[in-house]
Amino acid sequence: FSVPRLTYEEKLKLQNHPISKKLIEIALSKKTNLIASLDTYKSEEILKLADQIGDFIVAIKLHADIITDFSENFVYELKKIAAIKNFLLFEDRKFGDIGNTQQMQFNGGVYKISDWADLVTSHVIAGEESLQVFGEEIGVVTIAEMSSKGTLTDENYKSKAINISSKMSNVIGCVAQSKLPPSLLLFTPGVNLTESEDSKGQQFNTPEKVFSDYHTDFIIVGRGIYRAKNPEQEAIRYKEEGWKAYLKNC
Ligand code: 5FU
Repeated sequence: FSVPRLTYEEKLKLQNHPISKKLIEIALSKKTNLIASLDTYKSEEILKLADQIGDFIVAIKLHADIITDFSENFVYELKKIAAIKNFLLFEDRKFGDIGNTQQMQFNGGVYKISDWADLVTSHVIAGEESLQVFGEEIGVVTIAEMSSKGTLTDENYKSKAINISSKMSNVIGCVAQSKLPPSLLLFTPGVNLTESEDSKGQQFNTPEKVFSDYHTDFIIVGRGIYRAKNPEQEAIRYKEEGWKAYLKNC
């Protein structure tokens, strides 16, 4: 997409969904485009990290099914921190089934994702009707393109996923590793300032690269923050690098 890079203020005007508006408003007020992916096993550790880094992020991304002691109390405590520190909760469930099953996975089970998540990820593999089941309140982020080596999300898949995403009123953006049409927000994982890959197929880029080459809106950082000796200090570093890269490239 040969579109000019828009500022967050310009992007805000294009948003119709309350969650995409909220994300951009938080970005502007806290001067951050950082989403921290807290992929750790213990709920206590997630709460501690959320408290330490909450001032520097727009959202915390979780994989609820990684957490060994997931509970209603954990959700209650995390929501409290999110309200105080003004960030959103993003469940990276990557739904990938028929609508009826996705609806049950979204509302039921142990995690009751619809009770607490502001955003969820979903594949588009099952077609557009499978996305309708999430309703209009949650912000759906589709997986248009993955960051890992050898992913099957080629140009053809990606363009079909983007087309569907553009049509759906509950889809606020996509996970991808390339430019999107300006009406969709771009979320880019695989961001790390010191590593270029892991040993399991992940490929990393710097914040500068994803802002200059992909015009991303939000960087998603996992191990770069939660594995650091000092996660707070690293969250500040990623926040500053992300904001600097945004200002330089808009
Ligand atoms: F859709 C995707 C993708 O294409 N790549 C990803 O890495 C999602 N992710 C997630 O972002 C992944 O499941 C992790 O939760 C996070 C990246 O973590 P990392 O530790 O920074 O590699």
